[in-house]
This record gives sequence, structure tokens and C-alpha cells, in this order.
Amino acid sequence: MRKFLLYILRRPLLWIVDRYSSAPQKPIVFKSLSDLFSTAEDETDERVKFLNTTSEEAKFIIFSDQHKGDRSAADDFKNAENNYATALDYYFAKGFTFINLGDSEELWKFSADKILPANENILSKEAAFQPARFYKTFGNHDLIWKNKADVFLWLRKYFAMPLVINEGILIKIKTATSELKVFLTHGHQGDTMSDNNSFSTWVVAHLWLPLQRYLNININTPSNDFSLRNDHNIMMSEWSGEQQNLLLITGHTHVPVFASGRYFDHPSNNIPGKIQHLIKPSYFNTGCCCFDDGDITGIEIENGFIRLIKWHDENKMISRKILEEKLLEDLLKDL
Ligand SMILES: [Mn+2]
Repeated sequence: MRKFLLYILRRPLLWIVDRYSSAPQKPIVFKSLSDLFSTAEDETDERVKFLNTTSEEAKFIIFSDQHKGDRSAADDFKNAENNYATALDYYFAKGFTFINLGDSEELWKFSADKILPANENILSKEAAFQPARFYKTFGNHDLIWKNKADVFLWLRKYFAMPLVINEGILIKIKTATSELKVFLTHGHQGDTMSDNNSFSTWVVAHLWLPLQRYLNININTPSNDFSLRNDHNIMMSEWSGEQQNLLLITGHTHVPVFASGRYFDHPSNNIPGKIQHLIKPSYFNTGCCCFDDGDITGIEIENGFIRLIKWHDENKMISRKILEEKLLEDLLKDL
């Protein structure tokens, strides 16, 4: 049956995949990011959360792309769980505000009723930052985080309600001499399969993904194809470079980036080099919390610094390592 279906559906499916799925396109990525950013200055618009702080007071930990699963072999998060739990405890105790940039649950592969009960401990560590120190933007795999009814239905057991989920966050940080804008979003903006209205999200979740699973077809998306991830990171760094006094922080590609292009050469990334088109040091990517070896990466803003950090496990000793850091004040000079 499967072979027969595959035979019948192959050509139209491959056409759809070609047409819609893979390569991020620069005009679409730029327009989508600009549209979102244009709503950011409107403090009443819930699409983008607006925060005001100073470089002394700003204290944020930004993680994304946990892709929590059902603990089966296909679960990408389970190896990273201990590192992530240890990191959350550390940041909670130190008074950080936690920003979860999305794709926290892997709802393309597993259903919510399998994922949530399998991750209650981690969900409670995330929820501990509520209400004052917790923000979340939705990613393209976060199907239950995208609308208020689903958030209430699925997540009220784990998180205090009401829980407002944004598409972006804008933090204005006053420094001694100037003001820096830090704009955060998951980073799927402009991805044709993901960045769409609720009808196409429904089509993807209820028709396309089950069909794809049934027929065993793999499509390339920025999170699983290196050259697409690279392209997408370059586009986002170029967009951020066109803005004034702005840092853009995203996740989505699973490739950590610090100051537009100095990749952290994680073995899981198989990255040959750095972004070639170096522009302003305005783009950052958190990497992810589901590397094969259990490592997690994230971005800290604290004490006037922005840092790319890694948590990893060496002989059962879990520790935090600073991979890159720079004073916000110094970054501003180059923006
Ligand atoms: Mn994503």
C-alpha cells in the first residue's frame, strides 16, 4: 500500500517540497523580519513584547530549540536533559530572566499528549521563572504554543495562566553612552513551510506531516541541512546589519553564532568555516539545546556583557563554559 501510494504521489509531492519547503529566500526573510520588527515599537501590540532596562540591570539567559520529545530513540532532547536542567537551576538561583525562543517541544514528530507527561520535571523548572522572569516566543515546531486556546488547553497543568506568548521580544538597553535595541525571535520568519497563517499551519500539522511520516519522505529544512542553515544565518545577519543600534538574536538554525559570523565549531554541526559576508557584529544565534552529545548552547546578557555559553558534561561533571563574550558598550561602537 505504501509503495503504491508513494508511486502515485511522488511527483506531486516532490513538486510541493520543491516549491515550498527548503531554501530560505532573502526577500521573504527580510520582509518577514521587517514586518515583525515594525510592530515592535507599538507597546500595546502583543505580537512583540517590549522591555526596558539598563546594561547594569539586564540579566537574561536565552535558550531555544530544546525539541523535547517522548523519550523514544527519535527524541533529540533526552541526551541534553541533564545539562539543561542543571543550567536552568543555575540561572534560576542567580536571578536571571529566562527567555525561551521557541521549538521547545517537538510537535512535528510527536503529539503533545506524549511529550508533556514525559517532560514534567523540565517543564516545572521552566515554569519556576514565572511570572516575572519568564518570556517565550513560539517557534515553527511549537504547534501548541501558537494560539491562546491551545496554550490554555495543553499547558495550564504546567504553567501559570494566563500565559502570553509572543512572536518577538524587543529589549531596549540603556548603556552609559547610548541605547541598544535587542530584538529576539525564533528565526523561522520567511520560511515558507512554517511562517504562515493558521490555515497553512493546520495543513502542515494535520495533513503534510502525517503523510510525510507515513511515506517516509525526508525534506530539507534549515534545522537539518547544513547549507540551508548557513544561508539562513547569513540572511538574518544581513538583515540585522541594515538596522541601527540593533542586535538580532534568533534560534531555529541550531547553529550558534556570535557577533555575526564567528561560529562555534561544535562537532555536531560539521561546520567547515565561518560566515563569509562579515558585516556588522549584529547577529547572534543561541544554537540549540539538543546537540547529539547532549551539549547545550545559549546566550547570556549579564553585567554589561553578551556571552555565548555552552553547558556540557565531562565525566558526570556538568559545567558552564564561556565560548565568546563582549561588552555591549564595545559592540555598540561597531553597530
Ligand atoms: Mn525552528
